[in-house]
Amino acid sequence: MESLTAPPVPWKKRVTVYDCDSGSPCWEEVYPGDGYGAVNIDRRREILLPDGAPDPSTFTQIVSAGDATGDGKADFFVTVGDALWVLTGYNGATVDRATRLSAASWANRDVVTVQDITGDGVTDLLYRTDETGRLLLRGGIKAASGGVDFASLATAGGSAGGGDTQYGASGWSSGAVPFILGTPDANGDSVPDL
Ligand SMILES: [Ca+2]
Ligand SMILES: [Ca+2]
Repeated sequence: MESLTAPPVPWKKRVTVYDCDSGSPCWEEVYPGDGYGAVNIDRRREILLPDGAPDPSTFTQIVSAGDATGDGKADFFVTVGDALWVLTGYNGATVDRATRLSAASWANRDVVTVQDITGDGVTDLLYRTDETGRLLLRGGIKAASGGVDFASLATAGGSAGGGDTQYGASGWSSGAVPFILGTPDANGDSVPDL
């Protein structure tokens, strides 16, 4: 089902952190991707994070979720140690809101992709758990306001179907596959690829 491509440039390696001390706003630098996992370093831009957002220097991983909320603005999933956060409402200069979805369990996980995989038009979360070397899929539930209800992606029990489903059974440990990142559908079967 998945098609493999050459390992892309790790997005997290392309985040440069500015001084967040002394109460000054935290800025994060991002480099727009080319859609195939590479980034354009000539077009880097700075993003102003909202109050309450985690310090970018603590980000373990940042992954674009496209527009998960349906408001026309891009959203990002971020892991910070054991925690999972979502940054919503990126408008080209600022992020509207930072929300912590989970405080536990993410230190040994990698977000692989955040997009609709199940085909219902609602954003899902695909992640790798290093403890068992598996890929797990957490189905999103549609919010009443449109887009995904992030609470459904916060815990397995709250997701569509009431639990994470196995997407890759084995062999996906960080030792075997040091870096994986989802891409939009690359082979035209309407299923996102890795
Ligand atoms: Ca959005
Ligand atoms: Ca879905």
